[in-house]
Amino acid sequence: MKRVIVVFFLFVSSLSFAQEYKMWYQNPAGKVWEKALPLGNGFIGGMVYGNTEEERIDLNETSFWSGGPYATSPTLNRDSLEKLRSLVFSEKYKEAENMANRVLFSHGSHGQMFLPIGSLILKFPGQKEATSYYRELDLSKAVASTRFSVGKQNYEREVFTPLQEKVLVMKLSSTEAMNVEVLYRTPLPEGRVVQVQGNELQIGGRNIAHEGSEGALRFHGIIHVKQSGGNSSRTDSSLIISNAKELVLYVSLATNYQSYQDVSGDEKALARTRLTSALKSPYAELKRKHIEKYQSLYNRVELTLGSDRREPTDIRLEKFREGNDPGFAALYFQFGRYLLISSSQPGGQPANLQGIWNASIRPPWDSKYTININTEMNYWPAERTNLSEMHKPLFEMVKDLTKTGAVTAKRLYGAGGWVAHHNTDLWRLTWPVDAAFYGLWPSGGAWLSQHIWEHYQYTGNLHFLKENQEVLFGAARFYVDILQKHPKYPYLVINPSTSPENAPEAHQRSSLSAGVTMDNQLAFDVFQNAIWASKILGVKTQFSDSLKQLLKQLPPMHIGKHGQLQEWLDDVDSPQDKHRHVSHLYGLFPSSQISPYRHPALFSAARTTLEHRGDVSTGWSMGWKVNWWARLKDGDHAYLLIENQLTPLGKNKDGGGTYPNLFDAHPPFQIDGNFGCTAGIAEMLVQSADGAVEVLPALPSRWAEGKVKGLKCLGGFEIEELVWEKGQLKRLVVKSHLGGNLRLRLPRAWTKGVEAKGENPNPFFFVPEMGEPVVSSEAQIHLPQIRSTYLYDLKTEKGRRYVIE
Ligand code: FUC
Repeated sequence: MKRVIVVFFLFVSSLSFAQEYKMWYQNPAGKVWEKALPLGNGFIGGMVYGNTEEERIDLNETSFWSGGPYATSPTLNRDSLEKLRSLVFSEKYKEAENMANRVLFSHGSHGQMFLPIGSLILKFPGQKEATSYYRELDLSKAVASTRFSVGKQNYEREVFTPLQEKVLVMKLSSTEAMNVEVLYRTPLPEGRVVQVQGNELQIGGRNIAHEGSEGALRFHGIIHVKQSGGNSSRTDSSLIISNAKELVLYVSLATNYQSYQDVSGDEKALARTRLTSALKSPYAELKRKHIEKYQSLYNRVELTLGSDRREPTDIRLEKFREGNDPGFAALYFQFGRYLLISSSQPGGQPANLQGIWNASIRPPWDSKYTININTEMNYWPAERTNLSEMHKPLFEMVKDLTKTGAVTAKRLYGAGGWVAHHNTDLWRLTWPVDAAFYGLWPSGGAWLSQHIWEHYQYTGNLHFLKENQEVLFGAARFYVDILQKHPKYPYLVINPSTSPENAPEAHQRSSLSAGVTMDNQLAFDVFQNAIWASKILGVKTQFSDSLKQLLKQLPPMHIGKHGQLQEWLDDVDSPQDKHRHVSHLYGLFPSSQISPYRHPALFSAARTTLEHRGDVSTGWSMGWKVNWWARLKDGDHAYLLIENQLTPLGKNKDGGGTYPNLFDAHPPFQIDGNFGCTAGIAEMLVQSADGAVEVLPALPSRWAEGKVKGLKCLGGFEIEELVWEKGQLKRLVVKSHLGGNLRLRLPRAWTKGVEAKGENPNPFFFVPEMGEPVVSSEAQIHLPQIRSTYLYDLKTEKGRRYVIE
């Protein structure tokens, strides 16, 4: 009996219904970067280790990359292009790939690397034997703190990167006087302490040359120490503080990067300006303003998913698959939003493969922008989770790419418009890199251009659409110019191309192909968006008319002999293929071409494809799968993927997982998985697709109770409140920011609702006509069993809220 009572007590005490949005640990990160806690304000990134005797904060600056402005893109002569196309059309795929490698991939740079600045090191002699250790990252404030005791002395450190300033700030306090040495350590061959003067350590250096691109960037940093009490002295490379009661450290970093073409900035002056600005406010005010600005973004969305385990985050991660901790998914969701706020701020660079956090001078895949999935995935949470402003750095990059990509379009394809292939970087590279197998995919720009359209659809911002129209029209123009008549099928197709990074056995294991499904889906969206943009802006009518004609000649989707959605025009998919990229499901998510209500056969084929591919894979692939299962309206399967992803790395056979600091593991760390899963959780609760706002489309049984506020939908609708109990919709409040018809798809009848009829008249919800799929005579299609839903129309007025109970 006694034992039962003890067990019961433990269980009750570790579970709480008031959700806690803190990541916390009882041990320092030690030497493990993936245990350190990330901070950032879009300009400066910091990884805080929380070590007691030698504290370390790894630093990054958003524009500090290898190389310099690129001179030119390679050229491809017309004959070579035609030869490549004819090899692909005559099914000599391997030969085409070999040729492409010869003629296209011998040039220098395959993209530059995002570089580290180095580490701020604080040495505290004698602080080894710490007790009562605790460190946390408070996601509701964007502040990291560490507390511990040594003997009778208590220490406390607090670090944040103020969103209103471009620096990193750290406060150290203690019950008695502190001794500390402040140093800088860096893996950069040309990084060093430049000067130690007064209360400042000045650091600086150069970036590195890479693959033939000369290093053209310099950085400068100032570590400024404000000290209360005690003394200070200096060595050649460090500041030594003794007997201080309290310390505040400021780290300011800058480079000479101005734009992808211009490196004429003055990094020293800029680092000083940034520091001076931060020093104007006392610490408490700096912190207060930071929290205020941060919460104006973060607090827009609240998510509660039942109970929460009051245990350290690494332990919760270990135990997550045991169940009983639904709140952990809510923490992970808010961490995803936190990461986007921290790594992508207007004026800075977009979040790269590692966001804004990299400590290696040879980071995996250069920590650059892989635009055949990863960069787009980074931005899936932006509109949905009410962080629209965080999308801006991506738009700025895309604008640059229309310029560099116009040169590449001309030189490689003799085409107008603009193109980007599967990678880009700080210098806005657009040509194919790595090898033909990966790089010869001319649709990276087309995919990125969807983000412009998405932003418009969520915000209704006409001015933005006007400003960015060339992104859309240029992407369409490029496709118009490169479409080719397929000799075997009656369609216009893109050749040469690939279905990103996958290759069927029947095609000599070459990825090169013509008319791959993903390209067809992208071309469909690109043309359709250009047609709509032309109508909305009243421009380019003739061009738009020609797109309408071309649209009909694109290949429709094909359902193959295994009942699968075909990845290629030939029916060559293998049900055993477990490849992490499932590019042809772009049509299911992020695009909305495949709907259970309009195209049940395609919907069923998409499901079959996903079943073939299996669940566990690389981190980002699992993140994508959460979104797909949500779109397939299967909440329990989506939840299974969340469980797979939120598994400590090493425990999923042949797959990724999650590190103790909740960074996603491809492995190695790639931030896309964090963002993908964050968007997926939103998609499980609310979807705007297929002409309506669908509420609770994929609620898993594990989330029987919960509430969410602040998710955004197309047409400027905001879910101000969504509450469910025992798996049933209880209360829904929608705010209309733009007015217009709100078509709601609800999981239960709403007696006061007006039944929806015909197409949704709200233009933000227009669903394009798609061609019927071509179905293999061998295919067995099992039409999907999905639960009944109820469709209602509500005429809304701008600024008003509507309650459904
Ligand atoms: C793509 C993926 C890899 C990795 C890399 C950064 O090439 O196929 O899995 O995510 O990007």
